[in-house]
Amino acid sequence: MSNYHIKHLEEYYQIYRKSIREPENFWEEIAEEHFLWRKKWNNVLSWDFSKPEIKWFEGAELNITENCLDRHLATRGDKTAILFEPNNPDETSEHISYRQLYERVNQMAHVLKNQGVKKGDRVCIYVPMIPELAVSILACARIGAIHSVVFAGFSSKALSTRINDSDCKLVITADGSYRGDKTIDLKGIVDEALNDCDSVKSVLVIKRIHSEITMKAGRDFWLQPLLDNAPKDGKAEIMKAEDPLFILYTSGSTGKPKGMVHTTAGYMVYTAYTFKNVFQYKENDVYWCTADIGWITGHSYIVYGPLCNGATTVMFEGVPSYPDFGRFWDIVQKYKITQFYTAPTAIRALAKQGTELIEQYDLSSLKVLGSVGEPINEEAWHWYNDNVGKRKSPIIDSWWQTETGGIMITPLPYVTPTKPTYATLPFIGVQPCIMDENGEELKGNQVDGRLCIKFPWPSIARTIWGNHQRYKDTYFSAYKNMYFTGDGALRDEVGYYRITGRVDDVIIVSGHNLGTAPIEDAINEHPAVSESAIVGFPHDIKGNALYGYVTLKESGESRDHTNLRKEINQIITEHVGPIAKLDKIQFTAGLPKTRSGKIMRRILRKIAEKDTSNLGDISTLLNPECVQDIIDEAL
Ligand code: 6R9
Repeated sequence: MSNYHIKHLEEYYQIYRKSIREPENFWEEIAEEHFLWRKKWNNVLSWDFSKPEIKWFEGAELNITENCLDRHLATRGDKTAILFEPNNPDETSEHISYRQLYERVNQMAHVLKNQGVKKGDRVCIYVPMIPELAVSILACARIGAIHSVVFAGFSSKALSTRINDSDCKLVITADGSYRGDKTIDLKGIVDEALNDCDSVKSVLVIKRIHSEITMKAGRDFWLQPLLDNAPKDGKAEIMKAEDPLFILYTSGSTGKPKGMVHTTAGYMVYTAYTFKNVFQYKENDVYWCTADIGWITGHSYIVYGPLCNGATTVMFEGVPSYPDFGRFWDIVQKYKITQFYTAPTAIRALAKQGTELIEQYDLSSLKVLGSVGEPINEEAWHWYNDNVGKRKSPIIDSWWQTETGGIMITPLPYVTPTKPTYATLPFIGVQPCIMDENGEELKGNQVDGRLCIKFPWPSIARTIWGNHQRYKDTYFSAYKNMYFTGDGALRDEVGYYRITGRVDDVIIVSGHNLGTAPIEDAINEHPAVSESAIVGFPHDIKGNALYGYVTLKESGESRDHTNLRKEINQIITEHVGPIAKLDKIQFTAGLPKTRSGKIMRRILRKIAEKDTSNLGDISTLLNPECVQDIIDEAL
């Protein structure tokens, strides 16, 4: 029996029940039938959330790239694996077949080996959305090196922090990148970052924008000549099921980013199986996910999930607004895209343009629309449904996280009836529950609380790089024997889940998770600043924008506020990146604090949202008198 492709709701419930009743048998069957193993497992699952320790398919041996590449060569060698659409629509697109991708990955793997990269070494990939990004990822996986992709829009400080946290030996980057009508000096950013990184022995540089850059002798090498000399064939390193595949950093509620570690076999099985079902992927479909590979969405649903299924996956280098706001629709029409997976922030930005542009394009190839990254508001949902899907393509509002590796709560298209703003039902094998603040599970329907997961799924992150205690504290300590997601959720009268947003100090701006702490740390470095607190407030396009409350030192009080605001945003750009710039900065004499000295962001959030009617009991604050001043001077 093959449970690999679910076709109707009854079948979903049937398979779901089986996956919960007999999780090991269920996943074993999926793993057995649909993947290439060098050696089978001795044990499907062992787990203990109190340690926490989770192992899937222990004893198995494999290489994920043999599943993404080698096994397709006989049947799909000439099929397009990656369809690259450049930033500039006048530049020719690239159709990379499975065979060509296989060859390019092998060449890159040889280059990495020649640079001394070995199994288990960490390689930092700071590359824009060009084919070499996917090739680099797969080449690392091929030789058993652990890739750590850093989004090529992050600042040099954010980059060096990530390189140092996992002691990367080598960095792959490009001379620069295109972004609409702008270029970004990536190599310059890398050079600056590497002033602080002793672990990096070499830098491989891809030529993309042909800009003038400096190459440090003995450290920096142009990649292309090295590739040209490398063989197109090569053996994949045999990996153990639980060997780390990659590290990907995500923001937390303290300043330091968390290097989430994903391992090989479970991640492969889960991303491939979810891809097949959540997008109802069929041979000859052309699938497009607009995310950047620098985020988990790109790792799982541009690279690994699609390639494991032998799919054609589109990589788009540019932005939705270049050369105009019709670009996405132009691409859909040009490649006859069948599945389109994007983020609410992009939908809102496109909706703002009206429907004039979109009506000029033929979108009739679309069968499935996806949304990910943050809660999708009702208005955006309807715009997407009416204008992009023409009410014919179901919207897959998929909830998941960097930590979960793959999609966790989602409708299955043409299977689950959708409901605006609801991620609906758990994916096969996923056991969500809703907890109250006292640690009690809220059973039954029509309940509202905090979202946890009771049982391991194959692609759960196994640890935080170098800090297992933090992994335990962050995800497994709030509720006994549960994985805590950090999100609030409700379950409606039919058992559908709706994600209501973060309950911790993470704010999602344009789909990017931003921890308040690193931004506050950056602001506090300004010599005139004494203290600061960041909250989110609703924004039409970005979902949330950032509002900063800043108290000044005496020396800062006489300073010009307009200049100070500029300087503060400049520091944030340098330390975190331009995505974390503040939309509003209010200078205030004090910040409301609890008696234990914690800033009460809850109150500041209400003020930023202009909802001051019910601030709750503020009498227990250390300094309740500052609240009225902040309200009076709110922006
Ligand atoms: C895949 C990804 C994870 C956080 C997550 C939640 C929010 C993601 C969502 C959603 C509501 C959805 N989130 N998808 N909220 N509905 N469909 O985005 O991973 O970058 O780690 O963000 O994003 O708050 O906890 P990541």
